[in-house]
Amino acid sequence: MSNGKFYITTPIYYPSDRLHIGHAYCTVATDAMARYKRLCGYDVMFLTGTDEHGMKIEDKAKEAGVTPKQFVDNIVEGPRGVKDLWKLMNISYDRFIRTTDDYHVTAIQRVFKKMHDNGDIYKGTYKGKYCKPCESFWTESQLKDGKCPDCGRDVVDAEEEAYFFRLSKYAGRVQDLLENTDFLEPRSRVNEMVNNFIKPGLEDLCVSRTSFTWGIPVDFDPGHVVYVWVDALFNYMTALGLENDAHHDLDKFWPADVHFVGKEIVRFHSIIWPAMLMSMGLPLPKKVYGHGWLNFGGEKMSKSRGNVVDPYILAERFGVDALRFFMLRTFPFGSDGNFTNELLIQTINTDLANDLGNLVSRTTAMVGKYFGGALPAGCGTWAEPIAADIELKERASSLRDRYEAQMERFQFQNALEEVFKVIQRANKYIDETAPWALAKDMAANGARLAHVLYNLLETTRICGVLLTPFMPDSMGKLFAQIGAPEAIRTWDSAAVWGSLADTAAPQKGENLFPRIDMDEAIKELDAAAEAAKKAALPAMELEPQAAEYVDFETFCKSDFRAVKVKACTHVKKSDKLLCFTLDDGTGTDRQILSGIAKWYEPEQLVGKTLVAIVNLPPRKMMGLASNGMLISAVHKEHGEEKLNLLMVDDAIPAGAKMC
Ligand code: ME8
Repeated sequence: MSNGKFYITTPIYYPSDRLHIGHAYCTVATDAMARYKRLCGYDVMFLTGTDEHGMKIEDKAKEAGVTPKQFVDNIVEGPRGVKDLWKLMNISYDRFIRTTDDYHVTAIQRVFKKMHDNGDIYKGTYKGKYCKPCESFWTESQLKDGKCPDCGRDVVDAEEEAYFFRLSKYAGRVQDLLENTDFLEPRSRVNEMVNNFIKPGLEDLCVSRTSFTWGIPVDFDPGHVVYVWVDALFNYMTALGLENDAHHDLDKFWPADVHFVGKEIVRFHSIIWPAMLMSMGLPLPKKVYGHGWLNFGGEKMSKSRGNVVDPYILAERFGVDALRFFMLRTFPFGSDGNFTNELLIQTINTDLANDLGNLVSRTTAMVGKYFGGALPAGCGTWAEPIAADIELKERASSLRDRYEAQMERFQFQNALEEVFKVIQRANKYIDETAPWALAKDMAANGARLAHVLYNLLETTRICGVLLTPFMPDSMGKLFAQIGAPEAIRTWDSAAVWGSLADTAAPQKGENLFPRIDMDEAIKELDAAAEAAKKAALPAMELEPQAAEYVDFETFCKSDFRAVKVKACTHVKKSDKLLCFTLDDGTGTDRQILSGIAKWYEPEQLVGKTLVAIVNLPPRKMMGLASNGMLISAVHKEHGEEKLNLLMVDDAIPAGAKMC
């Protein structure tokens, strides 16, 4: 039976780079919410997708030497792409929109035309700065020190014909929406929007461009493409069938119950989006929730800052559920949080391994040990419960209400805190009731012991139901271990103490959340991150060849000779330098210092014939004279410098000239 419908969305992601754990944060939160609503009996539509147009993508594709469509196809559908990542993270989206989908393109053209026809989109002139060599328009604020941010050259004042949306016309209605309804949450974001953007005066918005082509063409005015945010925001409705026949769910699911978005795009969702919907005469979404960022080292995780954390590495090492849980348990959804590997491991060890994992493994082990795997009939009730029995039962059966109150406000951290308070209470109950002491006299205390274990299993079941939206796979395993069939993994049963059969037959299984050795894991993660970084670098890199000619006479002045290594030692107090004593054919030993200790041990080199340039002026290094330079071949492999001394056939006599 359905409780009604629930439509929830994530932002649609820019496939300009691989996604990182910061992107996964919003999607995991949306997934937990969607699963929670399904658990409650709602008919859920969970939409996600990719926002594939715009100059940035056009430029990236050019750099990669492919078409923009080929470029985005690879990042969206290709190996370790957006769809792969959502599969890995167990994201249960119902629909995935790509803004390059044909139905979306046509729908956006129709939407644009409608706003044009109703007078809210008009043609004007976009005034800005122009970089001629780059053929790029910039606004004043985009310039870097007054110059083109791309090439650093001077810009000129310029004008481009463009369409504008009458955003200013809707300023009053939008302000009213923000201030007098709960459209935008957390409420702290309302002041920011009103004070920073609406009160200073909302200007009309430029909604078409002519200086690049990778966008949806304005069909009634060739040369113009639709501004990427207009294209992107309407995805929430075209994916349901607005102005297209590919889908037919608009009546059922619109208006959306909530758009989850990161705080930096709240402006687009809480000002521009409602204004355009007002213009179209369409109902507004019920809510926009602006979540905080996952920071790394105090800064927003982002590819351009180079501080991204790879979700694949973390999921492979710790498991997807632990990672999902960590993100929502550790940081309040509305605020920023600082991601560290240490915090992740600490959360897994404390909550999952110690509290939840121990509760399950101790309880199921005791049922096995004391009752051969199945509790005796009738153990679900106890005539004279002690205070601890009553408290545990009361806390567990009322947990669903407390959890629901938090989930309805998107307070995932608090909802999980409620569940973990009950889990901690259950662990304390084990200490208070001391089952191992009861087990010493099974004849006298067996029935009491069975009741204690039943209480623990039932508490675990209720917590398991409520944790399912966060850790779906692990909770499936947990239910199997405590012997809870499908019928009692439901929302209704989470509020009904005693749903578990008193003859439940738990099976102690694999450890759901193994404890993690912090030092070892950190080392492994560092190594994996380093390996991933290297793998992303070109396999082999060569120094670019010299761009300038050197005249032949100058070249001929360089005196290259075969030199034989008589002795080689490390230079004291230097990590880099080796000191060579060389036979250069003159009869007098030549000393050369060379910074190659990273690649060679001195004893490897004695007896070898190398090549040196011998007419460089003498130099002093670490107090020692160096008369010339040994020649080596250098290149990079996966970002690491490689060096090989040039060695020649032993048959070549010391002193032979190279020419
Ligand atoms: O903004 N922590 O796409 P996007 C938390 N295409 N969230 C983060 C984050 C971090 N470190 N880094 C990114 C866009 N995000 C538009 C959306 S919707 C009509 C169009 C979040 O790929 C970011 O806040 O740059 C945003 O909500 C989402 O990832 C997509 O970012």
